Amino acid sequence: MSLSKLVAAVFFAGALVGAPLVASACTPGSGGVVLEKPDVDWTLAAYGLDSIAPGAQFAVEILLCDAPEETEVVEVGATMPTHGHGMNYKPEITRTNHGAFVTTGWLMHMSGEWEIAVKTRSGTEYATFVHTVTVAP
Ligand SMILES: [Cu+2]
Repeated sequence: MSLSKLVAAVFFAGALVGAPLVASACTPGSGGVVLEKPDVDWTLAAYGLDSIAPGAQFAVEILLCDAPEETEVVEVGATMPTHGHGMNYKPEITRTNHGAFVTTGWLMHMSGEWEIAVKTRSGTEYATFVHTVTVAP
């Protein structure tokens, strides 16, 4: 299930019973990658990282979980630490809902190990979540 459909389903269920909007999408095992940082209260769930092909554009849906309302994704990107370079493209960030963001225009031009970084901000507090993916040839 895509995150959009999951959010829609959870929203519908939430509207019926008054449950939190996207709580289940933040749970490990829901199909996304859940990232935590010990120094901030919120976690992050990322969808769309499971089948990245070299040279093909893709989108990553990001949910900020248990985050204060004003928390936002301010910057995303990816680098290949062993090669010392990043992507040749800068993804665009669009907020779609409270704590939900779609980032488009990702493109990894090489196979190998990439480090994905998502920088978030809540007021004056910043937290960068990092996740390593391996892009198969
Ligand atoms: Cu490289």
